[in-house]
Amino acid sequence: MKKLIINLLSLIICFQLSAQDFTQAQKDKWLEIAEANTPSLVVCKKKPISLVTISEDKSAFQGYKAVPKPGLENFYGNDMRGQTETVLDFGEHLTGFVSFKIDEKKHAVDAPIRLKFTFAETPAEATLPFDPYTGSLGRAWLQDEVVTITEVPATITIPRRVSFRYARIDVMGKCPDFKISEIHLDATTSVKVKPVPLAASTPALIKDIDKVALNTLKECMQTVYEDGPKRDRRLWIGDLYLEMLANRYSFKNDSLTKRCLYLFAGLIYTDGVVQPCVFERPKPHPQINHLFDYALIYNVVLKEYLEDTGDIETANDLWPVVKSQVQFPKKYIQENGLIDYIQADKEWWLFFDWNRELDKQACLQGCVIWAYKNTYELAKKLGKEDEVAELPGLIDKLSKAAHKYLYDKKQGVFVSGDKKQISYGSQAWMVLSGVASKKEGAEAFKNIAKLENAVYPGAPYMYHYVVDAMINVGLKQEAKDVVVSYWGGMAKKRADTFWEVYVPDNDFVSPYGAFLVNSYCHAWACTPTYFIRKYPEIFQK
Ligand code: RAM
Repeated sequence: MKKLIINLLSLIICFQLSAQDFTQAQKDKWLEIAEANTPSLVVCKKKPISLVTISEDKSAFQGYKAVPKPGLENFYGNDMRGQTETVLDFGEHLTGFVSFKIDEKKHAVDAPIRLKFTFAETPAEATLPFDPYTGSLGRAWLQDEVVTITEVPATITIPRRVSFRYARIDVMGKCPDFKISEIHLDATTSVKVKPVPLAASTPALIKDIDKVALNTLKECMQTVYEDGPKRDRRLWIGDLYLEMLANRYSFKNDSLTKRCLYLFAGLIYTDGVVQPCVFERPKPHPQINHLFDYALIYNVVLKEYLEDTGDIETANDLWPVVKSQVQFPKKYIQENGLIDYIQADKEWWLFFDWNRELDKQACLQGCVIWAYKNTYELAKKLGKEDEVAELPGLIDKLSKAAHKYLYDKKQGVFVSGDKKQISYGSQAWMVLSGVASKKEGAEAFKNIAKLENAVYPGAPYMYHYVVDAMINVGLKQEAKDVVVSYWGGMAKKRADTFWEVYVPDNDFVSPYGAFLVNSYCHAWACTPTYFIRKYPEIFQK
């Protein structure tokens, strides 16, 4: 207890010493700019294209597939009494508001009608029971809605925004005869442009991966870059970073990136740390949950945004936020140049990946160096090097220590933690930080591929950094192989949009103890489109 109090006190003192003061007036101004950059949504009316049966198939993703069946025309006129498990296929992943029209069939309706709708991103979600629910997140993320209709005819819009490809309808219990005469979705996205087509010679699977990636991004681009339109429906810094990279090479909505940067700035915590995620409604507010790596990534997003747009005014305006993020890691830098990751882990959420086996020491060390380097580059572009004059020295100290203590020369890989764990994440972050020379990095990836106990990424988020690092050290074919096997693996399993978590040999993995609550359209999985379009010489041939 005493130790905890001391830790808390030292944390508070450290933040007070280092935190930049942000006045409420300043934050309000930033929120106003965020508000002024809110995109309009494009609304498109979408109708189901087919009825489907969800049938068991061991070879299909999560054991279920959707098989089209005839009869959509009759569906609209059918007596719906007693009908269960009617599944409508909208043909693509969509996000928006569902409306339907109910009419009498033969007789005047003399009693209420109860309908249960289930909106599913995957076939399994459309057939497996949601209860008993064992997940650690709220049960209500699962998209089932019961609607009771007391007056007929009626046109009803389900109030909740939903995200799905399949809509299942179950008529609940005894009721009068009636028919559903229309059902549609007002689909929304803030995407307004069509990206340029890939070279005609691009391999079919790459084209397919690009298409699914673009769909994923399009669905997540609403009035912010959401992480997932089904769940969590909010703006996270890690997701923002990957979405803005992909957006740059596809939909080119720079003002959405600007809006998101300003939202985080306007909602910065009193200790000067940007919060990992924010909600837009009912009014912009952060989720207070200090996340080490995400706070640092904010700086990199601003640097990338400036490079992309040349919007120097925004970069200057938000510079104090960047400067403030430089501060908090310093407290953990030890004499020997290694970050005290154990202490950091006690005081912060260190994320990096959903694979809980991952030892995060090397990732953390690498991420701090990488963010510091990016921050310094940004400072140079703004002529503000003198305001972060300590960064080159810190980068040097951290990099030398990382190389000295985390590089295992004999095995030719980077290790992490007391147990000297060898993971793809560690190799990626040691490369991206520049701790590994190009030669060491390339060898590390080749060597880890031969190891049996290597720790693999647990989600597309970490796979992104692995691919990025491989390209960085010239392993072009290997990078392409990862995109083809990992994202291509999802595409082959008929993903309409890429998933929040995907472990090739286990379709049921979930960070939340219930795979149905996973998000199957998740922003951080959209980056193949970034790689494919940024490096046509690797991917488009
Ligand atoms: C989950 C979401 C989100 C991610 C955070 C760390 O809640 O999947 O995308 O950024 O975790």
